Amino acid sequence: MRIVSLAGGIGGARFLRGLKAAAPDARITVIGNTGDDITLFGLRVCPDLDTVMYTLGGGIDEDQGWGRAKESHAVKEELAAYGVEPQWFGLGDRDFATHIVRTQMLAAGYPLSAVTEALCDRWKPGVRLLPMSDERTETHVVIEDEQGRRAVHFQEWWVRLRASVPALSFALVGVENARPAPGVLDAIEEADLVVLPPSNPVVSIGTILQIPGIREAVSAKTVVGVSPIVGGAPVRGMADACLTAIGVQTSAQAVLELYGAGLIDGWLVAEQDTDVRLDGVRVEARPLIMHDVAAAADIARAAVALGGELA
Ligand code: GDP
Ligand code: FO1
Ligand code: CA
Ligand code: CA
Repeated sequence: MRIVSLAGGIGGARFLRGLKAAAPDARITVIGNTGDDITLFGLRVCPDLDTVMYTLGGGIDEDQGWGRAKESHAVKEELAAYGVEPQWFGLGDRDFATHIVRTQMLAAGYPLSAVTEALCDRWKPGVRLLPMSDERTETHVVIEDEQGRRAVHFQEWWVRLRASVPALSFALVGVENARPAPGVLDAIEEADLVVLPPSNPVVSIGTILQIPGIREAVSAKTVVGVSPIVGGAPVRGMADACLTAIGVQTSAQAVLELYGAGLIDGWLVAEQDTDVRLDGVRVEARPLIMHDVAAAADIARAAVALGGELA
């Protein structure tokens, strides 16, 4: 069986760990969000790709959900001693090595998809991890504060401002020149099932779907999604601030409507989210908290089973 999953960072990665356990014989291709990517200290950082790679490869900081386990921060401290900005983004020493390798390969002319494959040669995530695009695309956020109205990089809004300043809108800078990375459309076309994990519907899944051709390709398949919103709130993080910015309520119902029946065939909601319905979509209720790999596997098993019924 061939499964394609779109994925952001933590929610995507934890779901995928469950999917691997639930469908050990499946060939899984992951299309990762690169809208969060940022260049810092001359190095290209791809947080969501790295979160998936480290989580599935056994190198993630489990408590934090991003970055490397057993991390140290000597380089960050030395940069701060020089007064070099930004100091609000915490890159660890082990993680730095990943960004150095990536930046060196990009500078040598390799596309991000080839770089990601090379990094995965070490981590062996057990899935094929593809960036959504080889072209650089970055999510920027329009905000308004004492300094007036301006756009900042997504990471500045998310990490430095903790989404405390309301987002007025999001823009995926560079999307007009972006194409799906090699292998992305083929993988979707060949898939028996496309799953949307409980990733951020706006700045993870929504971003991937903006790459020309991806939404159309996904819509043509059997698609099962897992709600990232449980009981009217994100399970983790600040997805509510993203949904509010685009005028969508923070509910499993509103996220389903955002994706739409044109995209989604099956939708898994939490057991307390009763009454979620949309014509043309099969909705099922399940425990949706990924306490551990076993819980994530139960959710993934339900998604695959629902996909099988709808195919
Ligand atoms: P990010 O890129 O690191 O923000 O991660 P994703 O975009 O992949 O996922 C973020 C979303 O995952 C958030 O909106 C959370 O609500 C959701 N999430 C995290 N843990 C869980 C969980 O255990 N269950 C469900 N249903 N959603 C979760
Ligand atoms: N998130 C934070 O809240 N603070 C950080 O300092 C931070 C550093 C960081 C470094 C590498 C990486 O791959 C991820 C990192 N994250 C950090 C997480 C990440 O930037 C965001 O949570 C996501 O991009 C939002 O999806
Ligand atoms: Ca992300
Ligand atoms: Ca469909």
